[in-house]
Amino acid sequence: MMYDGEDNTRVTQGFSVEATPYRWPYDGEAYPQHTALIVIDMQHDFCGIGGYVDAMGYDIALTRAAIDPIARTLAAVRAVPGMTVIHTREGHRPELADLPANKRWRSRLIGAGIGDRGPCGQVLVRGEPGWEIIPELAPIAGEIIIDKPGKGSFYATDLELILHTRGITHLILTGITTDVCVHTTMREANDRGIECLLLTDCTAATKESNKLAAIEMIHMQGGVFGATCTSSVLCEALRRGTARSAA
Ligand code: C5J
Repeated sequence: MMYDGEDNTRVTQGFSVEATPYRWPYDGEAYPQHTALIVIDMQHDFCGIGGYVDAMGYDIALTRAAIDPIARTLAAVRAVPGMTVIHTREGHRPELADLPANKRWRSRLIGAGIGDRGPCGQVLVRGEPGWEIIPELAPIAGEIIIDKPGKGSFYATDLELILHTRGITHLILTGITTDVCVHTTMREANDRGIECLLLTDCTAATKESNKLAAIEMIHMQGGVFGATCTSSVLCEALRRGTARSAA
């Protein structure tokens, strides 16, 4: 059991999980009020028909595979008092003033020009239908939304300030794609001393071998960016922690 330093109120029990390559977290227990679940870029453009990933010719069944496990994880986390939920959206300003020329050029090379008009509006542009978070994983009141122009969730956003202000030291990562925005965010967080856990069934890539390689990279060097486990392991640990707190 832990008591909040400010007003001595009783807060939820800590939890830990059997993960790879070490039992997470490194410091024994994660406390819900110091832990956030981050759901990265579950937008129509990355997993919907006619969106950016679809237009590039990748199989959206791969990226959609993460939806149900994330929905179950969100439900478990929302039942834990004090835990923060953060959603991110990759996207650019409508006039494209924040879109690097090389990013646009490369996306046009593969037939899905960022900022160009497609079946879901301007590709990866804020406010367009393709940019919206899919309804299955829509944020609810009180959850934080971070709009990011890049792959990492820390670059040109106020995520670091929000984590600092809330005293969040532990981050549980989900979302798409494993090898791009999720990995970049995990690396950025890890460099800031945040203890990271990636849920392997709650993430997906546009190529299965890239997902597996990205997970393997995390496991190197004693957990060079943190650790990984499945969502069922985490959800069970959260349920046990919440039940112990209620007892
Ligand atoms: C990509 C992302 N893959 N959300 N974005 O361009 O991973």
